[in-house]
Amino acid sequence: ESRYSPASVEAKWQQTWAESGLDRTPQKGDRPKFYALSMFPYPSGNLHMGHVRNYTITDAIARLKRMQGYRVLHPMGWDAFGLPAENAAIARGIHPAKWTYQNIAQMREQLQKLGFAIDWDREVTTCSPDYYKWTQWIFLQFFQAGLAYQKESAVNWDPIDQTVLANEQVDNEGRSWRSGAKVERKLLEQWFLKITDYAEALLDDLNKLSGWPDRVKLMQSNWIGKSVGAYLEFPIVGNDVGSDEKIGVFTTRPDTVCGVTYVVLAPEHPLTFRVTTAERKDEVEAFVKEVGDQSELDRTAEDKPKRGIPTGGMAINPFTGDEIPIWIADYVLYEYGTGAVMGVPAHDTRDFRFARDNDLPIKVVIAPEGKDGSQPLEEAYTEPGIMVNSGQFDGKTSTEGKQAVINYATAEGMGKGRVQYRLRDWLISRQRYWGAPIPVIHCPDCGAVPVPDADLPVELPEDVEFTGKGSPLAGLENWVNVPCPSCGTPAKRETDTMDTFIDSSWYFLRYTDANNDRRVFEVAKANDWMSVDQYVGGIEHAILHLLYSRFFTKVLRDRGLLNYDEPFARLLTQGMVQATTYKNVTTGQYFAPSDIDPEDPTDPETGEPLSVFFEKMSKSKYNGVDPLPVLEKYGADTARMFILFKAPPEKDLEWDDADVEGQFRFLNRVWRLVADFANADASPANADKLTKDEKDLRRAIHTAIREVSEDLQGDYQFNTAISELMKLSNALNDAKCKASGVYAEGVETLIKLLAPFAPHIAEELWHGIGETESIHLQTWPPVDEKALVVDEITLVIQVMGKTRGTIQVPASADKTALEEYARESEGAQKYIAGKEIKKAIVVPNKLVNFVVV
Ligand code: ANZ
Ligand code: ZN
Repeated sequence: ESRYSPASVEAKWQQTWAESGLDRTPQKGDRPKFYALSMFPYPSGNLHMGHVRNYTITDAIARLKRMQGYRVLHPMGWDAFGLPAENAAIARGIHPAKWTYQNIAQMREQLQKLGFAIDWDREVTTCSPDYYKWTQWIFLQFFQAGLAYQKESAVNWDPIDQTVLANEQVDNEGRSWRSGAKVERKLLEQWFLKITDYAEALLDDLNKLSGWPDRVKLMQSNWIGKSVGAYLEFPIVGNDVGSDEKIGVFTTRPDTVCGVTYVVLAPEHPLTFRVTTAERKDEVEAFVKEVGDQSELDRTAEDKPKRGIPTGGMAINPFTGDEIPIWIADYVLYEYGTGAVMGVPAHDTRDFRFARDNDLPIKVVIAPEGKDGSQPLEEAYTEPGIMVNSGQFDGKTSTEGKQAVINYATAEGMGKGRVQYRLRDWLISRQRYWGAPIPVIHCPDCGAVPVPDADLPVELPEDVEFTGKGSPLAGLENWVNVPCPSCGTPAKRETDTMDTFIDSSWYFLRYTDANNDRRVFEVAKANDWMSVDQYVGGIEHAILHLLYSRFFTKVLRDRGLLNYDEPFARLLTQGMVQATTYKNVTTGQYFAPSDIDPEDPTDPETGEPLSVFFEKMSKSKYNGVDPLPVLEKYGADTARMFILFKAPPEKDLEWDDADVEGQFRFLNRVWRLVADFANADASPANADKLTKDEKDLRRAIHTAIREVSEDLQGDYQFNTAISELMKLSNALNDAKCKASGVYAEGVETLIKLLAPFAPHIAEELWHGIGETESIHLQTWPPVDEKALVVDEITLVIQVMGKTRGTIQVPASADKTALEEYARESEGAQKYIAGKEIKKAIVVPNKLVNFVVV
């Protein structure tokens, strides 16, 4: 074969590898393990460039580690439950299972074309009963541990279709995607997982994750949102409320308590109507209803005015004895803290604005060092300072004061120190079909009874109508009505299915023992492979997926199923794949590149100039590049090389056809180089006595090994590694010792170093030079330090700035010695004969220049 033809090379090796089981995960043995994992895809039907990048990165790592002597687990699967399948069912009458499995088949084929070293024997599909059986089993583990419970909670309710909507199905105006009805909030009994029990551990253990990007750890820590402060109680005055009734608040600033001039309840707070006076009742009712229709985002948005009204009720500030009004306001969230806050306008920006808008008193109780707090405030003073106007606490710093107020409140029984997390329990109920049914039966006598293990999985009934109205499962009388597993009384199945984030919170554990039909996984196998040594995926999963997976891992550890409490030792969040977009910035409209002259981009309708950007590939911006045509034109190896070469993995990558072409040309050069070598016959080099050319080439070879190995150590700088390969290929091209054994060593090394990136061509070339075992089973070449040593250098001889020859000198020669060597050289002698040397300019390692008269 003389020409590089990726199509035939790739198809051939993909088939050979599959037949020989090359990528099957090795059994436990003495080699160290390496678990390389990509975030598994949702089977939408087509691979996009983001997938290709993600899996190429993981694959290069997996292949490298295999050559470096690890036994590697590199699996793949499908995050296959979820709304799109159900929408397809509603829109096109195709069953979600059928739609999903078709998509999986298509995408698996596409993945196989990319030549990933995936162990397909361990493929998992979350919508398959042999997977969700164990999802249900794990749910019951949570249930038994008291970590799954039911609570009434608000859902998006479509009053026309009589169905619950996911947030994605509600548009910006709060209308149903399907019926267009104004979505209401409705209270339903729903299942929650008690992730808040693990808030502290999830936060603390971020410290263990030294292999994670700081940015992701910060996002997780903000999401968990730990606040240290106090719980304080404000007694309510009179009304029809019992005299011992109090409003509890959470505050991070107990040192400001003497500056509390009002308290505010969330409108939904159970005390709202009990503190409201008769005169205020109508207005309060109207306000509560209005706020109920707003989203949380609207309620807390920084730029929105905070709206509130007085209830007419009064409370007492127990630290000052003052009577203060009780208000309700939209910015107080019922779900956070106690759902009530103490208003300190002098020291909180939001309270300051609220007090000014509503004529509430502002009382300064914290003064900057050296001030007494008597100056009127232009804005809230939010820094720490010295307590003033605070009775017995006057003179204390904020830090001391916080503790003193907590101590006092504790002693007087009106509060205590408290740590508050923003993290809330995880609402997992979905009133949908295409998810794992929650394995619970509701019995009128026994309550919520777990489905016995022997009856798992609770399978999804297949014969279901998808109308988009009502929950498909709830309407199935035959399926819903069952005897109670505990007492036999007629009972009803839970009809909610689980949030699909549950499926993906443990799939990495299933891969360690994917075909086990007796257990969720064998503990020993999970312990052998966990934790994941390198996880690769998108930043969009920086919070929920990773947090939930960490939570599941910790719970399973506590249930004795694992020795590990963190699932992912190292995390790489790959950057986006971007491409050129053409946008009219005045109208906001995007145009397809095919309609635009890149030399002179103008709006075809208005003639206005268009702006050119690089943006994430998307259909709506007409800048998507479909991977398949690229594979067809250039082959998987070129696509992989381009992706790895174009940008470091964590940075955004700009698609560029010319650079794709460039990688194709590089592979062609390597192809020819090896072909020429295979046709020539090399004589073995004399290892003891290498020529200068041979020494130089060996240095280039081992420099490449060292550089590539270092670039791939930990940070995976594939781009610079590939540059080193190009240098090596150039050095081989230019080598003058092509008949030498050193050249053979160079060719072999180049193929080995190329193998993780461009696995097919590497395999073909490897066999082309007469090898019979797979390149991917070869050992990563070690660096020969001796080869790196430079023992001679080439010294340039100049006379009056003109080069008169070169000589080889020992690399260790100092300046005086260099001058000496130079003077005696043939080239110099010829031109300085009979002249006087005025000066010798010595540039170490490079040249000597003689100035003569
Ligand atoms: C009085 C105070 C004075 C506050 C002051 C702050 C500064 P983080 O850090 O987010 O935990 N707060 C408490 N519960 C709330 C709720 N349900 N809805 C809205 N706001 C709430 O914030 C804690 C602070 O947020 C608490 O401390 C409380 O205001 C407010 F100079 O109490 B602070
Ligand atoms: Zn029962």
